[in-house]
Amino acid sequence: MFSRILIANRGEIAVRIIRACHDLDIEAVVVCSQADKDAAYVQWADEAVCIGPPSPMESYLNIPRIISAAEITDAEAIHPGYGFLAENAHFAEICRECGITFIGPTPEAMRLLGDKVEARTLAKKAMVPVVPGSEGPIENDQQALKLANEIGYPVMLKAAAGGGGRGMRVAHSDITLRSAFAAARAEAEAAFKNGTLYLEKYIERPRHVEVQVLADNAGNAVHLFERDCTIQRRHQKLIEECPCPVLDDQTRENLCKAALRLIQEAGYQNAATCEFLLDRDNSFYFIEVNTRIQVEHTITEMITGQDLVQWQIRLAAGEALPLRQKDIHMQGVAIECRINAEDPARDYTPSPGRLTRFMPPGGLGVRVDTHLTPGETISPYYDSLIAKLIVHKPSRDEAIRTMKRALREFRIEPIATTIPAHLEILSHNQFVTADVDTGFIGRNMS
Ligand code: MV4
Repeated sequence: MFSRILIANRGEIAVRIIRACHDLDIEAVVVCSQADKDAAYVQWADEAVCIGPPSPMESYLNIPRIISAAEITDAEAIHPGYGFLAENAHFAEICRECGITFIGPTPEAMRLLGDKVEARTLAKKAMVPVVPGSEGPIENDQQALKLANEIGYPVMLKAAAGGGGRGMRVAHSDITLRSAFAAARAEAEAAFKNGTLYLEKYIERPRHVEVQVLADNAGNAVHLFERDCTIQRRHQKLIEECPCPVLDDQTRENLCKAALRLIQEAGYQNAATCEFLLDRDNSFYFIEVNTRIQVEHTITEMITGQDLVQWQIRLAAGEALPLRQKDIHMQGVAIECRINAEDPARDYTPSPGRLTRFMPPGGLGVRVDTHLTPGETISPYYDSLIAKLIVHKPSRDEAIRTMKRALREFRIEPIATTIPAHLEILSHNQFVTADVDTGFIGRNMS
């Protein structure tokens, strides 16, 4: 096992990783920017290295500075958290060349799964259902038109290097598809320096369901069930819950086993999330794999009792998975609300500033993951996540009720937060009856 780990991240996920390190008796080193060097959470680390100015390009995304920090502090491994360098295969490769363990999959697996066309091919090979669509990349608009007429409109063009909602276009006819092709290609070229596109049948009003998987270096893998992340706004998740409230046991088993097959076909090691669209007839289609620990991993931890960040570290250190699938069970219902420094009344514009009051809620089954304390300032340089509020209760009704109570208890002043939006969603009849799809926020929260 490692003696020291460097955390190449900030904020709540840096805190989450520090805690996992200390629970394993490992020392935690954090890198921080000049904007974060006086932040309270940095004091929880055993050591901190200020690596540069607030701008992510000069600090949390700067590979030479992060590698130097690891070498100076004798860290044997780097945990990238989420965002920043977490899914950068080049960074994982540099770590390997420098003799530092990247806590995550191999650069090869990251590259394979980062290419959504390759991931689709892999899924088919593993007998995992994918959305009807192109075999490989779509070379030109003529090929797109031909395929669209075979599978039927609407269709969606996606960037092979995309993911998370960037570089996608829906088309409902030959005319719109021709212009969508040119627009999507230009956007993909500009955003990812890779204009490769593929095409899928457009699934209308799906739910977003994802499966958590853990895999060791010896070919053992287990799933830790699914999360329902349907409540999103412009591809930013707002509320996640576990388990998916509309899945029957048989569909759940089929879905989770499909995710496992995919991860094993990829020869994957460490934690992964397989994302699926769930259609209204409960058929599911693989869309992409995330090779990082995700923001919403906490709800899986609550219902399974497994510490996912500890597992990432143990697996990266070469331990074999001692868990057997039959030993992993779900208990109760967990819901997470992402509390962001954004004003839902003003189209979710960021609301950075100094916190004069910060009083998180508590009680049985209430977990708050945050890096903030009263008097601290939320910087405009980084994402606006202030806290993750997680509730774990025996039933969904109780989880919703306690979540509302906890949201009302939370005191955050003077900045605007997403708390009022969460309260509105949790009181909405269609949320309460689990009758939602990925367009819920767009239709109901104006
Ligand atoms: C789709 C889709 C409908 N049909 N693919 C958006 C993020 C990216 N991971 C995939 N996304 C979608 N892919 C097909 N073939 C609808 C979406 C989508 C979506 C997916 C999950 C959660 C929220 C979403 C919001 C809009 C569109």
